[in-house]
Amino acid sequence: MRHQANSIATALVVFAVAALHLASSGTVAAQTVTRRVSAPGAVLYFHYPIDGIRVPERFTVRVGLKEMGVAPAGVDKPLTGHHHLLIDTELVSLDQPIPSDYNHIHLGNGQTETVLTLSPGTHTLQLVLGDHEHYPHQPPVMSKKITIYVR
Ligand SMILES: [Cu+2]
Repeated sequence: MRHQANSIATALVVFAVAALHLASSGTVAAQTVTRRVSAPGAVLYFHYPIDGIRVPERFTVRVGLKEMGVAPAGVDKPLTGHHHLLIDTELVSLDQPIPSDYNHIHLGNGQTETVLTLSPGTHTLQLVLGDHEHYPHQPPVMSKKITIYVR
């Protein structure tokens, strides 16, 4: 009986912790994130590839940026950011850090080019500048979304 009471108490604690976690993450989501400002006239674009071209399975993406600078992730310097390459996806939220997965590549060391290997077929690519904490700037600095054909 005593053992059972302990189990119930443990279950209640687990529930309470889960509820607290939900409450705290809810609070974080409700907070207004202070996004870093972008420079007026900032332009982010693909030097290579350009929209509509055919590329081999392995190719180098070269990024162009005007009116702003590049800094590695973690470095909070005004009017800078690091590049993010979105592959076959688009950004779902401007108020969250840019995700990090196969579809969201962070050039976190401040690179302006990277080598990609994609499967044959049609793919889309888009660039987004992110701040030291991977948040898009305000207003966001994004390239056009381009379509390429991998052969
Ligand atoms: Cu990033």
